Amino acid sequence: MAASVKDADELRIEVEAHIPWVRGIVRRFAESLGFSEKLLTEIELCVTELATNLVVHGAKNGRISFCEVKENDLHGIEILAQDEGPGIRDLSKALQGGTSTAGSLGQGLPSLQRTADEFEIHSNSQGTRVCMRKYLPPAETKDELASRDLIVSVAVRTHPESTICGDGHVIRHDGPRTLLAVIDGLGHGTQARKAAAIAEAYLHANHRKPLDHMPAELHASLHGTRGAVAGIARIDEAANKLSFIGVGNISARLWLPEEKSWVRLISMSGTLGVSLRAPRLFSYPYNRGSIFIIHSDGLKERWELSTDELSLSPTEIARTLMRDNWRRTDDATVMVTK
Ligand SMILES: [Mn+2]
Repeated sequence: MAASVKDADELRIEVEAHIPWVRGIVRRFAESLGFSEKLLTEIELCVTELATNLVVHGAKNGRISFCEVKENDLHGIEILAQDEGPGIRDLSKALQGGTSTAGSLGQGLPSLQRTADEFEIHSNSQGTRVCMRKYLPPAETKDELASRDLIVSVAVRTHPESTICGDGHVIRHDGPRTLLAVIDGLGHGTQARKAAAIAEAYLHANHRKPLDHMPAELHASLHGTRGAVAGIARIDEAANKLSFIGVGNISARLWLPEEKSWVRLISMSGTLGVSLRAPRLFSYPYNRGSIFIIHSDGLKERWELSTDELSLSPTEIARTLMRDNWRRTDDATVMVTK
């Protein structure tokens, strides 16, 4: 992460009294950037979490700094927490949360990751570095908001012998833009879910990033897991555009209302976390009447929809596709956007 405009000094965080102190300083800075009360509260919670981790676990040379960022038409605050040890022992477990990490270093990381617009963490015995960003909402007019009229519907089936679904999905609205993803953790069951959960968390924490940055970063996040495949799309209703990037066996199709035909969106071969070749970003027109369908390989690829079925609601289309095409030998997810 680069392109800082206005840097602040590093604030040493050593004792409990430093927590409200640093929170107040970061809040005032964020306030000067124009953050609303709701977002200021979220930023305060993040700073509290970061500072508390440094104090409670006696981190060596713990410190917090922050700065203003302006990048890719986005404007916001970057907050950096650093120390020189002892490091987080099981980072992927800490990022998944749950009781196993309660009281240990890295507590609260899942909520930080959810709250951030961008989130990066590196940790080893030499120290931990957490960098997060929070952006001001895009300046949007009422017209732009009113123009968001797509509806997303998801149908999911779990492998018949499993109680936990190894597929995942993400829907994230951001003004006139919507990020959509379907993820398939390799195999099924707990290990597949673990990989899918890491990919979901990454996408939520980085939903505003350019799509072509995502595969390499997902690949790094999923290292050490069983791996996952994913199709990721961003629909920009204001620009009438759909962008897509895919890795591995996820199928995606876009119905072009004027041509009255489907275009199949191309995924590159590979498995995130295991092997990745540089994927390509594709862009398509997205208009009123477009239908975007993305699904995991738990669904047969050669489905068809009749003209009548195309006119159904996204929920009914998802249901129809699942009913007629689920393989029953794998988890299945189908996401329909209209
Ligand atoms: Mn599968």
